[in-house]
Amino acid sequence: MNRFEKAKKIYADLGVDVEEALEALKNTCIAVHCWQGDDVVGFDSRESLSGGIQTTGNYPGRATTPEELMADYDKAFSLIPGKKKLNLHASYAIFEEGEKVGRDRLEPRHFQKWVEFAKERKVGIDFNPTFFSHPMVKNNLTLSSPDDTVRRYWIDHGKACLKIAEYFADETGVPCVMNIWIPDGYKDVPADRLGPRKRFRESLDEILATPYDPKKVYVTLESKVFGIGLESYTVGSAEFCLSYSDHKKITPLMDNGHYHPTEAVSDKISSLLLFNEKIALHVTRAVRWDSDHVVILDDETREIAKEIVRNRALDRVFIATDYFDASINRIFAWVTGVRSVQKALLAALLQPNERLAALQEEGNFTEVMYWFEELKLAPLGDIWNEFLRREGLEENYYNAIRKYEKEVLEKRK
Ligand code: RNT
Ligand code: ZN
Repeated sequence: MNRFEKAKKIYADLGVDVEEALEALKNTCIAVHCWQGDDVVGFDSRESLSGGIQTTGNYPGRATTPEELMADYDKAFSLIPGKKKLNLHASYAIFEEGEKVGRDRLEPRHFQKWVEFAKERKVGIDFNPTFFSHPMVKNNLTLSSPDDTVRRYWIDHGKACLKIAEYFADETGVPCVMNIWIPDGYKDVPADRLGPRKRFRESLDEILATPYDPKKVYVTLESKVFGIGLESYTVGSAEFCLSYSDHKKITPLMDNGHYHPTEAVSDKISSLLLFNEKIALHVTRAVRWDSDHVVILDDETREIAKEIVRNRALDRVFIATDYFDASINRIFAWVTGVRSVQKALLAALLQPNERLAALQEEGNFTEVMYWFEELKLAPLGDIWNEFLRREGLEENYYNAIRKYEKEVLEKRK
């Protein structure tokens, strides 16, 4: 018996069907965020990153053109097993030489190259309007601005993006998740908390009045607790976004960097699943604040994965990664983060979840803890390596990335 077969036997003795777990993992799609490749700069305004989010580090080799970003995406995709999707921001529109188009006037054709790229790789595309890093963000406000011109600009951006999202779905044949996140907020104690939220609500209503097919485009709304320079008040708070999503029957999105430090998104998933057909996640790693560190196989990532798997919600949760580390090799960051999400999902799939739930129902908390601790040392790695092997991948992805760094990244100006 090789290591995989031995491991499979150990799991079988626990009542876990390894083949079923591998099959489920293979079919679980992860939307891979394009913005890890270029530190969230994009191609349109190339303004420095704003909106209360921050990349730190200046590791060499950042992608600065669509060609470079696509090549890096390809490298990362070639090292990530399983089903994937592109996740683009509107700021990654690709214009013709000399063309200049405002975000309020974006059209599907500005994303035609991305569609070709996705089709060639047989993957779907998710999309995000970009409400930051742009001169039309005034006083850190977009859709909640008291300035009609500013608000109009961003409402038109949202409307334009809905059309582009539908175009992605039509072209790729895969539904597009379009996520709305605005940075709007105040550094200091506001004099009016209601006004901005009322305007945000009205702006969203206007965007969503654009006709679109909800079977093709899933609109999600992402909440946040604070941003850098926006510490005291965030317009799109958790309560606002959950209430709005419920009211309009769109999909709530939770980013696990967007809550108070002792709150856990893993604990929120079951509640949202009870009241929503679909939910969406941005999987990230917050170190002391919403720092967007690369996802690793840590406790909270594992707990999030458990909540998706044991609630049989793999087909109800849109899973996307969202982090940006500029201090290490960016392709390594991409691959490591996505693989970590997949490892967490595999670990969850390899637990005797029904048995553990039954023990809890019986009130046998002693045995529940016994298994939780024992399962931590079960041979997950041998099953993971078999998953990689079946996907045509090696365990060691560091060498391939190092080679690409030497041959491609180090040659970039
Ligand atoms: C910001 C949000 C948002 C962004 C991306 C770039 O705090 O998490 O999702 O990270 O849209
Ligand atoms: Zn996010």
